[in-house]
Amino acid sequence: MTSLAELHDVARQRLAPEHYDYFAGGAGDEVALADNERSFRRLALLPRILPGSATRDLAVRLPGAEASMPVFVSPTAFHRLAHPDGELATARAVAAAGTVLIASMAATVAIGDIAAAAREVDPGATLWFQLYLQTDREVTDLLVRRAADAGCSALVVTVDSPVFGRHERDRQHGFTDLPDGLFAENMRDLPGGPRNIEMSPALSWADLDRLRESTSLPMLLKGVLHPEDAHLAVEHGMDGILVSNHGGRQLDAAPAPVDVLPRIVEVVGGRVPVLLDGGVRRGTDVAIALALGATAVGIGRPVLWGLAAAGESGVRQVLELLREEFDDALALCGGRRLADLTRDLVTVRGPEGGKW
Ligand code: HOC
Repeated sequence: MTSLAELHDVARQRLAPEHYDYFAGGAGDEVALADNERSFRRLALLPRILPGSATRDLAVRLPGAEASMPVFVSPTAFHRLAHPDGELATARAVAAAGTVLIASMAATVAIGDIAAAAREVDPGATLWFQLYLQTDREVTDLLVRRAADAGCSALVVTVDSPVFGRHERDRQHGFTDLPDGLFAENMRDLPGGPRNIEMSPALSWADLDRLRESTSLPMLLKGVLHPEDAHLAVEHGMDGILVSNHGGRQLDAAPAPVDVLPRIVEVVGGRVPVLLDGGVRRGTDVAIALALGATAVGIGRPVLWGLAAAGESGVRQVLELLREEFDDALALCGGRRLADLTRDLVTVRGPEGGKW
């Protein structure tokens, strides 16, 4: 495979249409979904020359993690729809790549088993746990304990889903439930029996404060797009911000994360790392996001395409392709270190070559 797009094509052929569309689709008219990728294409990198070094350092420090490159795996649900090994394969591949997996609360393998699979490959593998805050505090606390017991080194609290996005592709397929034998395992054996992930507009900053006080785990807030919310997140004790529109699956009128990134970076002012996901498909996208101030970027769907195409090996290919492409992009920009990717390198495409 020579690109993530090729793996996507293979995955599209392999997956059942309703499962492909569940993963590929977005909300409403899929404007946000399309814009996530398109926004990167509107930007250009203005390379520097003659860097004077033949080697480059891609490693990055993140909350509770050292990653071998500034690319991590964002949470996506139900990996066993893509491949029978599901999140176990994903975890092994991400551990082999030396980067961070944010395990989805809606995983089809329990967090303890995901962690064990990652640690078979690398005892020091880093996992973060995605948490949808639940109005039932006991459930939230139990999930946090399980994440901590599994050795997760941070929580990624997803707050962009007060209601579930309107996925019209799923409605057209009548795809409302997992097939027999598959479960959202983290939600299956809760006291009182299996339950769905609750999405509730009743949740507020006060619930986040309570969660913050309940654990010493580093905590990142995922789904931040408004600069004022980024500021509030820092004020409420978050250790990082993940700028994300949930892969275009929630508010269809939401902006592309890369378009709001510069303002959020400005407001956060270096107090905590700012991460981004949404639309990253090339190493040059990684370079653009870092130049605009992101500390690292997440990928979601490409991992599912790799998984569907070739299981663990497919996910490894996705991560290694992105690593190589990003390393090339850094070299072609005249950079040696991540810090060499600075905002002056990013322009808007076109004859004006406008700076951000
Ligand atoms: C039924 C609960 O993030 C998505 C996922 C949602 C996971 C919760 C599913 O489809 O965007």
